[in-house]
Amino acid sequence: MSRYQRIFVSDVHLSSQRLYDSKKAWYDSNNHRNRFLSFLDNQVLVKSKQVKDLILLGDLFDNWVCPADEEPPTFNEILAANPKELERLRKAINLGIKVFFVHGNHDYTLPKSLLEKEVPGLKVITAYKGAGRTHAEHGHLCTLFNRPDYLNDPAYGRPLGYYISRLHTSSNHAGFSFADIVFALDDVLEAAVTSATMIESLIEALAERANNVTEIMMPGGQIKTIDEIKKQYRDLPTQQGHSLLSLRTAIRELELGFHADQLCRDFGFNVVLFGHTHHKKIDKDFLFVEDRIYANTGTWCDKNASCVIVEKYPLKSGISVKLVDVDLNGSITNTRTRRL
Ligand SMILES: [Mn+2]
Repeated sequence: MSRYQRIFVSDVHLSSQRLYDSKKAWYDSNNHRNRFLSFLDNQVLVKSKQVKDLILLGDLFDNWVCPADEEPPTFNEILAANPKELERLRKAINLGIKVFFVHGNHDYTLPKSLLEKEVPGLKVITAYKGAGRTHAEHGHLCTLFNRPDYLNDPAYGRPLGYYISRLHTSSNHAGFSFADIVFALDDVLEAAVTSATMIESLIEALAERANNVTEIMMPGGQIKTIDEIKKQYRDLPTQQGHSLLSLRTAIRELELGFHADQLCRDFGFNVVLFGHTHHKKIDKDFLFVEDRIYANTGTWCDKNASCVIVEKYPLKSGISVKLVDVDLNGSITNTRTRRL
């Protein structure tokens, strides 16, 4: 039987032992780990005869989520803290599954050579193309706050979202909630008068929520003050051609479907997959582009986990896109399918 499945997984957010121990990592080393490993065992490795590709669609690793007063984890520390996850990936390759890795914003600085050494045979790619006219990428490149920003940070390309993550991890708001950040933005946007003061007020509001931190410890132990960050990014909206009004829309990064439509229109794709938002989604939309499917892979570091499975048989034209929910035992509980 030929291999007909491509399995897309994103936003696992593997971290270091130090952050697992302090419970500051988004991926918890108990429930989330058991679920992820069981899923890889039972749905990927055991069924390897039907799996063609396993695509890690960004934010598999995370060196952003870390309290402001701690040095963020290095990728060597992160790789060392997740031997079982890496072992499953090596097994998949040994069973003949092609494993692809796409960078996300939380791991955009992970050196290709480091990962390819750790998982021999794994391929680092910028976007996945295949299964007819399918296109998959992490999705942060479409966003204002999380795409690499070499204009305001020529040396490292850190976007403002990096500092938002650092401050959010220092706040008392337990656990991870994307919506939490968006609500904070909403308040600031209501009060902001110009788009420049908006960025300053946003950083101010987040620093306040993070127990009034005044500085952030950067890799290598260097210190960066909140005032420096405000100055550094204050022109971000105008650089991107945003008025205060359009900024309100752009900030809602919870929905990437519009960008999926645009990719279909501009490049002729008919299936577009993103991760990044942590909000699983699948729809088949006729509004802008006829016969296009957009799906979001969701996340593995939250109460609910999900992935997307694209099925296409060689020499046949039909494609099935399945949004799959996974329970704490790594079993599939629910599947929503759209077909082309
Ligand atoms: Mn992301």
